[in-house]
Amino acid sequence: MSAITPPTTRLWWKQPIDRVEGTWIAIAFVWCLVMFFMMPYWHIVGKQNLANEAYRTTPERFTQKTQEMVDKYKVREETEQKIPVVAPPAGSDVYLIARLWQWWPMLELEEGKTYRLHLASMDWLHGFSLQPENINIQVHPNYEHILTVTPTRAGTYSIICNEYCGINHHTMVTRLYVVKPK
Ligand SMILES: [Cu+2]
Repeated sequence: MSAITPPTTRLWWKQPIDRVEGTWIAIAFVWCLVMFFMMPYWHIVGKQNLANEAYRTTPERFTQKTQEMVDKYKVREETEQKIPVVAPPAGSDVYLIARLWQWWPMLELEEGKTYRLHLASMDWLHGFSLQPENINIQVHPNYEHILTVTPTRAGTYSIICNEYCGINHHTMVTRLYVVKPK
């Protein structure tokens, strides 16, 4: 029997399984189980997944909180669009708005300090992707995602939108500054 000479009996599934094939099926099945249980294992032991919180909000409420932070802690403006750069105090709540097609405002955080980063979208789905770190979070409208973050290395990071959100999706980029504590 081969591809050129088809099996004489078409009921191939009624034939006994070959030992080698059976062994491979058993190995594959055991491996599936290993990988299945690795998911909860890495969640707990490997700290692979972000432990984030999510609450309902509205664009108006979230904008108000973000605006309050900007009014208090703005240090300068950057880019042609005059995006405010805010340096909120260590340990505080920091807000970042995702909207078509912009992240607002720019954040300047201190190295080694912990912040609660709030993310929300003003319109539809965006994706928060921090480069070159490998952090990805979906940013939904009407939900406020909160992550506790402690930047460990000073530098200039990029935030890009990684959920296709329309014609100017590729321009939805900003910076995140991490500075040495003053
Ligand atoms: Cu986007």
